[in-house]
Amino acid sequence: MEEIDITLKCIVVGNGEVGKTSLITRFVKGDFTDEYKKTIGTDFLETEFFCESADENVTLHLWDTAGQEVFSTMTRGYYRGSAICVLAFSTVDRASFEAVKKWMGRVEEECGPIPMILMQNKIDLLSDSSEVSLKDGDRLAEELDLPIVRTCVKDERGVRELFDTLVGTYFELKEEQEAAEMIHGKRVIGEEEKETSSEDLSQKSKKTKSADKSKSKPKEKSQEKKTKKKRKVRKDQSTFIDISKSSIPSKQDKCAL
Ligand SMILES: Nc1nc2c(ncn2[C@@H]2O[C@H](COP(=O)(O)OP(=O)(O)OP(=O)(O)O)[C@@H](O)[C@H]2O)c(=O)[nH]1
Ligand SMILES: [Mg+2]
Repeated sequence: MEEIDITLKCIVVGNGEVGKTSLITRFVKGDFTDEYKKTIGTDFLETEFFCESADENVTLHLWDTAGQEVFSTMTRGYYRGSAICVLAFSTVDRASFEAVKKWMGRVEEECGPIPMILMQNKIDLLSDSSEVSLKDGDRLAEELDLPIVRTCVKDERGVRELFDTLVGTYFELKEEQEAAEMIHGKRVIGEEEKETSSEDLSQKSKKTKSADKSKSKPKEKSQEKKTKKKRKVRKDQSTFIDISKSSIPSKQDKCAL
């Protein structure tokens, strides 16, 4: 079978000190440090990744952004062309949790409704009195209609799962969208059959309706639920940016807008 190399640009956003750099470094290099060195502007790492849930190999371009507000104007331009997004917050920082919607809005302004995932990091520090509880996380996930993964980047817990879920969602949505486009295409061709009598057409329409019903009924509910849980995938999201040439978003990057 022909191997199709898909590269996905993944943007990681969230307040300062929530663990964005730690996540990417842990995932790509397997390293972790307790030392905090704030990111200035943006950083970038690339890795090959086998997504088990989608059974697909992908190249991930992971864009690490500064969470400190002072860099926000500078980093927003780098969101463009992102196919997927991690919205990170920390279990021990209420403000980072409350800022999630703001980060989500910024990404959507630049990229549209791309697949996103909530990352509740520093779960090793969870206690009865921690600033963000598991329930808080669940409620936010419900409200934003997004999946959530709890991580402890420090101990490498949840890191692979996070990317597997996010990339898996990307492929599921892509498939759904392609299937929908195919159905739509067939309908258009059907409408152009000028020689068909009106009787034939009504028979056809009945058949289509009953076929649609028999096909979709048993799946209808779960399918509806599935779709609700996911966000749209844009057609051009499986494209890339050759960042080896420049760290500034390229024309190719912009064309995904
Ligand atoms: N206890 C604990 N500490 C963590 C975890 N993940 C990251 N940290 C620590 O949190 C601090 C901040 O991590 P960074 O990854 O630099 O945070 P950031 O989100 O990139 O911050 P900015 O670059 O300022 O936006 C560092 O001291 C890390 O060692 C975790 O899962 N548990
Ligand atoms: Mg950082």
